[in-house]
Amino acid sequence: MDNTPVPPSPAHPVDVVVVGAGLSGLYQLHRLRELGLTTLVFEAGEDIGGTWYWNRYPGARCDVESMSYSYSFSPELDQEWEWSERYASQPEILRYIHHVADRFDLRRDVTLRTRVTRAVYDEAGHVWQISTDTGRTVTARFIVLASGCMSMPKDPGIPGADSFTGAIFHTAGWPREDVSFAGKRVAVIGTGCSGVQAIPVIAEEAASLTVFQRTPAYALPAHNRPLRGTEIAELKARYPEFRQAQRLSRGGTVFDPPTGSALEADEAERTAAYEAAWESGLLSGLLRTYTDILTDEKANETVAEFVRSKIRSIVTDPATAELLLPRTFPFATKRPCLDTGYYATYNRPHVTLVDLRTTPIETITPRGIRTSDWEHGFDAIVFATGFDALTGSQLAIDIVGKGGATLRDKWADGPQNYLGLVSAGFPNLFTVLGPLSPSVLTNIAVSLEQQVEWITDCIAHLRRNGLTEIDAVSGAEADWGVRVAEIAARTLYPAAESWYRGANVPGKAHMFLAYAGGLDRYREECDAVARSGYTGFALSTASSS
Ligand code: N01
Repeated sequence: MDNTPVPPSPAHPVDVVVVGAGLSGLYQLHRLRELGLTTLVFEAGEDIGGTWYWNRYPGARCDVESMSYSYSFSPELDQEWEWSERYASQPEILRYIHHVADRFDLRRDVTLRTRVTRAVYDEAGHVWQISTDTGRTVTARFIVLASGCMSMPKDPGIPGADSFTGAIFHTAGWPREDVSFAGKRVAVIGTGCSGVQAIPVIAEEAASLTVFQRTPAYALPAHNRPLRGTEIAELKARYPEFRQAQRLSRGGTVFDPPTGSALEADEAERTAAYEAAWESGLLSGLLRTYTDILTDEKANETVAEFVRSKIRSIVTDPATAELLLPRTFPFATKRPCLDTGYYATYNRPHVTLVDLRTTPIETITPRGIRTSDWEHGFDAIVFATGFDALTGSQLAIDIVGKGGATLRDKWADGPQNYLGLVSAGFPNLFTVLGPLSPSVLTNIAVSLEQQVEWITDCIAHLRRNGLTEIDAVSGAEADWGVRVAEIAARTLYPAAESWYRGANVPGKAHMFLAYAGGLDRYREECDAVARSGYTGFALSTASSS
């Protein structure tokens, strides 16, 4: 199938350019089509799928239950798609995305293998001039950056990688062809969610596996399993109500909120609650037990110690168990990991843990990895070292707004925008799942729909009223930044040196990058702004229109 759309030219502009053909970009395309707008989606990858295209490392799997982590916009789609497992694997999610693209005929407006490199705003015409790495240029009234919140792999910054004579992989850019570790000596660097998911699966195949850990994670068991026909049927029967409850929920998943403090419960009661949460296999199970886990250090420590006790009970070698205990940040102030067999993997005789806090990596050598005390020989090295989260994919594009200002300069001390959607001085440019929105703190399948729908309604409003430009007002933007920071300050999130705060990327400004007030409150705020005629935004019409 030739999926290359007729090339638009400056003489034949499109209404909207969407950057990225992952879950957000594809839904944005679908919605804009319903408005009758010409929309072009540019996708850097060789195929659609976004996160689920790139992150095809062994063990990659969603940490939100599959029947919740899916689009809700089509009741027919909800009924016809059948998930096979409680937590869908990367291949199954990619199949789902392909199914959606085919079912809604989305591919014909997606241009693959094309990275948007530059976008310059034309202040007189209220349009963007967009350039790509294939030499295409397009003029569009609007841009939607659906380029992903975790899509720019972080440079691990370890010297010598070029000299390594074995194979090197990054979990976030895994090859499409099969990779075999059979008979190989494999290193994994990094123990965040990607490493935690990959390590047990790589250990199944590799001759030996050495894990290089700098900071231990809190990893919770997924208790993944095939979905039963009866539970699928039961949820499908009430999918409309379930979807509505998701939309109105705090984090995009449905549960009864806790009512009591962890510190008011006695130890037996608390332990029973934590045991039940551990057995629930839910990423947020422990957070749902009491109201103050994320706001009170002492309450948080009761959960942290519970997880540590689990690690001690699973890992048979006490010295290894001790190294795996997370102690340097409160529970859930970095995203916890959902795993299958992570801690038990360290009981296998061919798996070794290297503690980088006592023996840091000095360099990668032609034969392997040299730490301060030893040169370890490997056939393959896997970087599971994370992302330049939330801002990386946007700042990778050279975005030039009003007065020749660049987004990179404006965001040098941290991102600034209004409602997490539009940055003042960069009109008609919307972001989905970007900084200062609920994004990574929620089930993104629900968050992205909320933002895409808001953006679509906003564009429809502008067109209905003959308006050609929407920009954030600086004062409203500044207030939003203060509010996002204040909400984060009421939580324990700032206590961790996490990617939520930009702390994992050298030179990146440290500030809490997400709106922690809940998707429900965020939705209300966004809806109120729209209802009021877009308070906090300046709307105008180009004189040439
Ligand atoms: O990345 P991370 P990730 N030398 O940044 C270490 C989502 N996700 O790809 O903490 C040695 O969390 C680093 O150590 P430290 C999810 O939101 C979801 O694992 O900086 N080590 C850390 O251990 C998640 O939170 C799923 O001290 C180095 C690790 O690498 C987010 O993506 C699955 C290093 C990076 O962990 C990111 O997860 C996977 C160096 N130079 C991911 N540089 C789902 O289940 C970094 N590290 C949906």
